Amino acid sequence: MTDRAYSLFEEQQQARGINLIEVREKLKAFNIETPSWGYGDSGTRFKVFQKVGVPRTPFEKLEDAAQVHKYTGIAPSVAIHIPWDKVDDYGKLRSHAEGLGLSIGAINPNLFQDDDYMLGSVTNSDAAIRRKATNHLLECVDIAKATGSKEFSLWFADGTNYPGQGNIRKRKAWMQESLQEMYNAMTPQMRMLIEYKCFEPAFYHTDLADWGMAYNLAMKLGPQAEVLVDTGHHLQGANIEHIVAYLIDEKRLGGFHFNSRKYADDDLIVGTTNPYELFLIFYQILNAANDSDAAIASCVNNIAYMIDQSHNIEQKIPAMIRSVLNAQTQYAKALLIDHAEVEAASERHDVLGAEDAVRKAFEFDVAPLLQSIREEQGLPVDPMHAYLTSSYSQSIQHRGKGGASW
Ligand code: PSV
Ligand code: MN
Repeated sequence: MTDRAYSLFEEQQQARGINLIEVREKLKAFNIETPSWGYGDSGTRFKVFQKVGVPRTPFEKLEDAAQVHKYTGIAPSVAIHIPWDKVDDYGKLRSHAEGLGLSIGAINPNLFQDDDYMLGSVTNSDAAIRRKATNHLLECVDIAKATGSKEFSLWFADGTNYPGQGNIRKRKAWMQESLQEMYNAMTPQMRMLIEYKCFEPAFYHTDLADWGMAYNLAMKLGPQAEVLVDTGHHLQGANIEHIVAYLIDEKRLGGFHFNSRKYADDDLIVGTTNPYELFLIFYQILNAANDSDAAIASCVNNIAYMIDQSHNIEQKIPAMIRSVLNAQTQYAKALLIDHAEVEAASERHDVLGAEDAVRKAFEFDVAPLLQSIREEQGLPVDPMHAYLTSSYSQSIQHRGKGGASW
């Protein structure tokens, strides 16, 4: 069945001049990191619903993440959040991950849950609190050395709720001072990915509110500092793909936190409300991938694709599988864009022709392509079905309720 569907797909794409060998290679190289916190209980400020079978330790979170990788084949690394994933022996956590066929990915410091940080962490006007926050960042560099991680995803809840509450310019300087200290402690292989967010939990001003502020800070810190785009962190209507193209062109796009949103930082399953936006983000990335400037192509090759979502009502492992698959689907569709066709239409000022050349790639059914690649790689053609019909969810029931939560 899949053979026939794939042959038709192949004919269709060959007629358009799409190089399917290249498309298949790129798809096989596509990986996406899942977040340890996506496997634990999470919720809203109204309620955290506790689920049976939720991992109780960072080790169990890795075991659940290994299921996502087992069935999809494209989620081989797991981001951790400290102290949510604090353990006595990070070497042991690393070996546990490796034994499961995984690696530990980005380290996410947590500077938003300690009482001391209520009025700011690295931007607090109290020097002792700033010291404590910076020490935590340095601790994360040591953890990265022990886990073999190369990236840090830095997000700060720092901000104020009222005018006059804090001195915005002093806070800006304190933020830079702290991050510079962390930057100086990194090894040459490490990268600092700076995340911005327009609001929440602060509602008047946020110290790193948009990509421009994150970019400016990265430029001041040095070449190992880049910007992380979390798709849920913009004001309504923001053109994220434009931000992506701009940052790639400046060689400072470090990575993504993918998730879906309808209103704010909703942290929903990737690609559920915004598949076309995701496709257009990949369009910009692939458009830059063949740039004659090697530094731009290298920026594209080093993008850290990560998921950052919270599962409030969903079953966590299937929700993560769905996210991983949705990202892969949109990437596959974007690989079918004929960039020369878009360019030619754009150059002859054919507005509708250019739009059509982009959109039509989105309209192809890539299921036969993905199924054929999974078959070739010995993966289940339908990863979700394979997981749901496995006995894994039964096997973790004994964990009971009240597992890890944020
Ligand atoms: C903040 O909203 C954020 O996007 C940061 O990446 C945090 O580390 C993560 O969510 C926590 O869920
Ligand atoms: Mn994030």
